[in-house]
Amino acid sequence: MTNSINTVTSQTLSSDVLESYRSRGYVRIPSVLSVDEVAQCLADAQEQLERHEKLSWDTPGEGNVMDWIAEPEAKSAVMRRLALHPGITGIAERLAGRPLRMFKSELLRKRTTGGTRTPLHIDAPAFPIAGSASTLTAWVALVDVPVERGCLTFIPGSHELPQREDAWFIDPFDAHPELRWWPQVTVPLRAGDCTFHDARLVHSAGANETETARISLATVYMDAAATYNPAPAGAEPTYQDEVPGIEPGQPFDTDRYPLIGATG
Ligand SMILES: O=C(O)CCC(=O)C(=O)O
Repeated sequence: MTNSINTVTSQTLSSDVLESYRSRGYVRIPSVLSVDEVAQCLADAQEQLERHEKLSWDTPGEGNVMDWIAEPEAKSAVMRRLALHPGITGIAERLAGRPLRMFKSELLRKRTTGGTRTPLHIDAPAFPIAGSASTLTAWVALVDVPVERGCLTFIPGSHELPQREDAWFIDPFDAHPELRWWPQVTVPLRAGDCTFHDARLVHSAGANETETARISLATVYMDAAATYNPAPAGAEPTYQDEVPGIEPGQPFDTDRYPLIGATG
């Protein structure tokens, strides 16, 4: 089965979409995966979630935000193809306007019960990355994700606010109180749709209030020339600070961080 003829590709991405991504910090692209690709990726994702150790993000007193599998692309060929999917990575490079490489991929699951919302946050301060003018996440839905299944919500334009060093550890509303009054956009996705968001954009997601697990793959891409920048000694590290095999200040130039799209 094929996608509809209106499917957006890196070649057909319009200047309006590019402009919208740059000014709002996110964009929704429908049907980046065909129906067959969704079925194959979902089956593989469910198997991984069944078989492999999961990490868990919990909010004390509220419940489980999500479970996830780190490096799913190293665990199956299907997930590697999805993390490096030419349609998705081609669009990522157009949006970024520069060559990119993959930083990481995570297979996410929001449970059907006992779950809670994903708190407002920005991603960039959690990434040990320097020299990346454009770091962005492709969040690909592998099941339908309507509002009540916990789709993502973005605060358009918030990626242009000044970034604080401690931003990973504080509520974005405390960092920028005026943000409380900015519009938030909630973006439901059909299975096979994708959003791209800038790593500096404030975002959150709802709880899953349905009987179906919310399953998605979130892959982060960074400038091809970005360098490893761990938390300085004495600073509180984020959970993503460990980058084996690369010295601080060096590019992420190993097979673990492949070049993508046109450059890969
Ligand atoms: O999936 C979610 O609920 C949050 C994902 C997220 O924050 C991200 O991919 O940056």
